Amino acid sequence: MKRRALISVSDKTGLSDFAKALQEADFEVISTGGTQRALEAAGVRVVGISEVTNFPEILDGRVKTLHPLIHGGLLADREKEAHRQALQEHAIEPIDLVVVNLYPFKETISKEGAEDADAIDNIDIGGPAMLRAAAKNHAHAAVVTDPEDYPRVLEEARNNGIRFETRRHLAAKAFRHTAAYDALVAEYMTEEAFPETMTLTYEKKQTLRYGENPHQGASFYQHPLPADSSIAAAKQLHGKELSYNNINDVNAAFALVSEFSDTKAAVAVKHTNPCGVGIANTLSAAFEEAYAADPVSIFGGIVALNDTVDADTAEQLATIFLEVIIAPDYSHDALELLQKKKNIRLLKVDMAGGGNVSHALTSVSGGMLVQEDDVKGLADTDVKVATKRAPTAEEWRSLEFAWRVVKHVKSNAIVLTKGSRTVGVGAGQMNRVGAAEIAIAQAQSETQGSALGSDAFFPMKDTVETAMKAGVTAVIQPGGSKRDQESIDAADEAGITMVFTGMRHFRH
Ligand code: 93A
Repeated sequence: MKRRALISVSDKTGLSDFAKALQEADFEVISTGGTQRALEAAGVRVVGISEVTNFPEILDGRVKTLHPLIHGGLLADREKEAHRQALQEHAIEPIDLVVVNLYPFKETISKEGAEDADAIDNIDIGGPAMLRAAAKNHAHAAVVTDPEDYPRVLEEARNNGIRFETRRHLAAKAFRHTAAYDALVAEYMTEEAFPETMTLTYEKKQTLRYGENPHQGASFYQHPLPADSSIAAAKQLHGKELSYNNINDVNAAFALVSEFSDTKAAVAVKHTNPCGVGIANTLSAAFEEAYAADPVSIFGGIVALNDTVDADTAEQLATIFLEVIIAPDYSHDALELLQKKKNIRLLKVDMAGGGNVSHALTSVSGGMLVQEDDVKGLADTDVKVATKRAPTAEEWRSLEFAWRVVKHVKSNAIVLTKGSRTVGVGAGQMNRVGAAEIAIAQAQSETQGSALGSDAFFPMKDTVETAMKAGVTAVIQPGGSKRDQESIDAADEAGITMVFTGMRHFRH
């Protein structure tokens, strides 16, 4: 008996060669309107869907394959006598191969100024129904959604028929395809930030050599429509493939450097924490500051810059070993110079969008935590001076700087700034005073006249006392502890100025 293939595709890549080859392998080809026209134009003999269903395509094509003469042929279990009888009784012929890819919903919604009516029209119903039917019945039918699978399917079809393992693999792929398709439709229509079910869809962007450690497998997945201003949309201009740790660090550096839209900024990151941050009127001066902040830790780090890298900055960058540089662009000379370094990776990313994610996800065993990204800053808070002494203009600048940085340091976090650079960073400590001690030890004599930022309030006065002894003159912290007054008194006694932001920036 002749085998039957139903082909109904929106993406017509590689279609005519595939269909011709199927015909040569003795398949009868059945198609819907547009596909039929394309195939006939390429010289393939096609049975129109309406000839099979005895029913016209109606409602602008919304109903074309949704018919028992099609779905009976897709779903019949040929091992079952009752199914075989039903096919016979209703003159239904089984379908052996389904080749379907869906209406371009993603492409439609990604077009600028996309109309809702257009998006709705591009929700495919008949296509997924066929894919799911054939995938369910993969014991008898093969289902192809991806032109990349055409060669393998063809080869097996020509030989002993499409193998069960292949059909099973293609069936799973079809279900993933329809699930991802529906997830994107659901996301498009969903307004709640935290709906009853999370229907996530991500596409593999890169199989990574390994995860955080060489014994861990890993891959990089991206949203089907990543924002232009995102790590997923970054372009690599030079260097080896990015590693898992590179991507994670680049993400942290990008988010922090994006905090500074009002000045040139350079950020050096190690293990997702900033080790040096510099701000200045020129990019090269900003990098000089970031470097001077901690010339030891920057070695082998990731550097993010928030403006086009010029030749001066490139020359400075080229003097140290860095894993990755990320910037909105590079001048011709800068690129030429940096590309001479074999081991450096250069990334270009649109920084206008600020590197934020719509949802921040953290996996926990058996589930995941989902929260809004921490996109708020000083502009969203009501900053109050808590001490007798108010900050000087210069102290305000240092405090604001410390506050922007400390938000990007793992908690408990303390950041010391002086002028236009960080001088000490204490990250990821289990007690706050410990984080302050680390930052102070790193800053050494630079603590004199420095400003201290703390991601969360001081439960006791010990941090202020430690800061005071080290020579810190200004402090910024959320406030809100039951024992705030003790810290305020200690600050007043030492002549330190302290401001409360009323907003916490935990990061774990
Ligand atoms: O409008 S539909 O949801 N109703 C259907 O019955 C149906 N059958 C196939 N969409 C339907 N399709 C889709 O049409 C396929 O998934 C494919 O993407 C497209 C191919 O249409 P044409 O051959 O006319 O270009």
